[in-house]
Amino acid sequence: MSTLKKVLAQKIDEHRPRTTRLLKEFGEVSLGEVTVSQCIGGARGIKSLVTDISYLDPMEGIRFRGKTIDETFAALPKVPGSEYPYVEGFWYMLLTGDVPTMEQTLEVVADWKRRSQVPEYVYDVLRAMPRDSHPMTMFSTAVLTMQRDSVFSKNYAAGKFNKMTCWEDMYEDASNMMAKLGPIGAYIYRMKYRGDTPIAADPNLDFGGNFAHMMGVDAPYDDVARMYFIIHSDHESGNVSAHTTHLVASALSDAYYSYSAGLNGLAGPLHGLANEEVLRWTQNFMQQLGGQVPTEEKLKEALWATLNSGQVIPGYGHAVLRKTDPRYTSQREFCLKTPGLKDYPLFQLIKMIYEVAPGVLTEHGKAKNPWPNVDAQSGVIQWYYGVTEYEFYTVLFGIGRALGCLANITWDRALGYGIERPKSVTTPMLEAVAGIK
Ligand code: HAX
Repeated sequence: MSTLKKVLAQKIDEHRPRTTRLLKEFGEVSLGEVTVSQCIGGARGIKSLVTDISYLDPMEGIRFRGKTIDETFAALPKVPGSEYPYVEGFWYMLLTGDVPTMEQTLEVVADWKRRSQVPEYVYDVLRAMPRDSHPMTMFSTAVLTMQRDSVFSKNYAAGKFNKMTCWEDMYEDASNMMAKLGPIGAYIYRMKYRGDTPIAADPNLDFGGNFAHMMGVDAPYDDVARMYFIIHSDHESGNVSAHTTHLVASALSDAYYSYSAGLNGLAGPLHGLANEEVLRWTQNFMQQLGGQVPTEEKLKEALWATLNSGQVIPGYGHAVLRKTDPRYTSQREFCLKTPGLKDYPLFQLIKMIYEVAPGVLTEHGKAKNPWPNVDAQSGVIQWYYGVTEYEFYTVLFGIGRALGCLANITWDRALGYGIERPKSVTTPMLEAVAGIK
């Protein structure tokens, strides 16, 4: 058994009595009330999920296993020659809560390599799809296609389901899938946008390095990939992609069914697709100005025109956050310290939007959070390194998001979280509670 799996098994054994005690002795303790607006408005803020993998503070932003993004980057073992850590070491940390040593990290690197061969039938399915299918449709389909290889589903069908050990099958499925997602994403990219010229994996590279290699993009795109996958990994379990994955898994669906569903949620414009929308909006605007960075006045006008036409300003606002998203800040800092990117006109415009949009949104008075989220900044970096196909950006998000979703559903199984079934009410019931005659 790998060190990661052994440590995870220990952590699960230690954690289980806490969950059992809470449920048995304190199951009736109330966490708060549910209001009519929460009921109609997307269950916003209702405390009804448990995860120890990440926590989102409205003012501070995300912490992964108690660590901010900067602390996470500082703590984890780095890829030689890079300032950024191994994605594989981050996976170890998300699953166990421990910062792995270099040796433990390299064990995961080797383990993922063993698991990374994408079955030929996945490519056959992708190649049979219309070439103009959205890359998220392709990506989600590729994940679903691999369901036939699910260890959990095979064992379940063979009557080998055991509540105490079924997390191990989820862990196997999660690891098998995770190792293949970079290669699948890069394959879709090369097939769809680079004249059908897939690049074979380089067995000497880590997950992030190999992704950059298979995309055919030179350094420092390997660092961009490592940073990108880590910062997009997890944002508590209530966001659409994580919650969908958790919900589907709660029916004992396997990791493939569950994450494919999560990806379909990520593909929505109010969620992961926003990174595509930000760049489209920004570039259309720049094009109207003949490729020039606008004046602040012109930018204000454009932002108001967007709001007045009933559209949202993509990349701004958040359901939980009430300040600038630290995932935005991390990417901004990458741009500011990277020669070339720092003075890149598109980045200049993104910077200017950051100076102007919060004021416009505040004056508009609707959005509870006028500050940028992760998606406001990510497209410009991709564009700069030649990944100019907006549509593909959500696939990158989806590779990163898998880390959080899959770590979460492994723990869901370990702790035996129940099948989800919130209760619905009818409109007359709400009216009655509200005292409407
Ligand atoms: N531009 C214009 N209006 C906005 C807005 C924005 N960026 N953000 C919120 N609003 C509006 C809402 O549409 C809502 O209007 P109505 O009352 O007319 O419905 C009102 O302000 C209150 O919304 P809220 O409570 O502040 O925000 P929600 O929790 O309802 O929604 C969203 C959060 C992220 C979906 C929202 O801010 C939004 O649509 N932002 C733009 C799209 C975006 O950037 N999405 C990516 C979010 C990050 C993420 O999950 N990435 O995957």
